[in-house]
Amino acid sequence: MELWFTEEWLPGLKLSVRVTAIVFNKKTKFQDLCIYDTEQLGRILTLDNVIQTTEIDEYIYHESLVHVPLFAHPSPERVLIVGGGDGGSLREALKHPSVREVTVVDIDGDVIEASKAYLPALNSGFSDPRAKVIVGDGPAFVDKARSEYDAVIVDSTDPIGPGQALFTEEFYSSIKRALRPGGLFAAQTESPILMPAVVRDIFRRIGRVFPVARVFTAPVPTYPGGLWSFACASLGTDPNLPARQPNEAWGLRYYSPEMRERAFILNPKMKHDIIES
Ligand code: AG3
Repeated sequence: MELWFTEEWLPGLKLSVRVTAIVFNKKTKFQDLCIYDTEQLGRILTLDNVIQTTEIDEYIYHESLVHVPLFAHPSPERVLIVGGGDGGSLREALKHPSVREVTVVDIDGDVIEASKAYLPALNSGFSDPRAKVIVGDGPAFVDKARSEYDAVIVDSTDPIGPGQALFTEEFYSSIKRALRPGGLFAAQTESPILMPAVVRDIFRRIGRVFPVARVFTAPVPTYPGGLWSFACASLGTDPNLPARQPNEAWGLRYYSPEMRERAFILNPKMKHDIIES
C-alpha cells in the first residue's frame, strides 16, 4: 500500500509526496510532530501537517534567512534564533567566524530532540559549544532582552497556532529593544504569490516598528507557491548592503553576493501587493 503525506496549501490546493517510511511521530505539548522519509524530497519534518523543512530545499531557506542579515553586519557576535528547533538556522549562523554565541529559543523541546535524533542534515550546530538552547516562549524571552543581540532571526511556523505570537507588532517592538546598535532582524514572512495580503499585513506591522525594513525572496519549492518571502529590518543599517562575503570554504549552496542582490529584486506585482497597497 502506498503512503502519501498531503499538505493543504489553500482550500482546493494541495501538495502530496510519497512517503517511504514514517521515521518519527509524536503529539507534543504544542503540535503533531512527524518526520517522514520521502522518495523525492528526502527526509521531511511536519508540524500539524504543515511542511517545515525538507532535505531537498532546506539549504535555500536557511541560508537566505540567516546569511542575508548576518552578512549585512560587519562582525556579528551574539545571535538569537526564535523558533528554529530543527537546527537549520543554527547550523548556518555558526558558520560566521565572529559569532561567539547563538541562542535558540523554541517553545517545543520535542522538535529539538527529534532533530538531534533524526535530522543529521540539520542538527550539527547543537553540539557546538557556542550554541545555547532554551526551551521556552520566544516572545517572553525576547521581552526581557535589552540591547543584547547583533541579529534576531525569527524562524517560525505559519502565523497560526503557536506561531501566531511571532507575527505581532508587540513582538517586533521587543525585538527592536533586544538589538544592539547596528543590529538586524530577519524573519520568514510567508508566500508572496499565494498569500500577498498576509505578507502585506506582516510588513505593515514590521514597518511600524523598524525604520528600515526590506522584503526579499527565495525559491522554496516545498512551501506554498514555491517562492517564499522574508523580512530583513534594522535600526538604520542598510539590509541590502553586504558588509562581508563568504569564501569557498564556507561550503554554501545557495547564498552568494550575486544571489543576495537578486533576492532583493521584486517584480512589479509583488511591489504593488506587499509595499504599495
Ligand atoms: N519554517 C516554516 C515556514 C513556513 C512553511 N509553511 C508552509 N509549509 N505552509 C520552518 C522552519 C524551518 N527551520
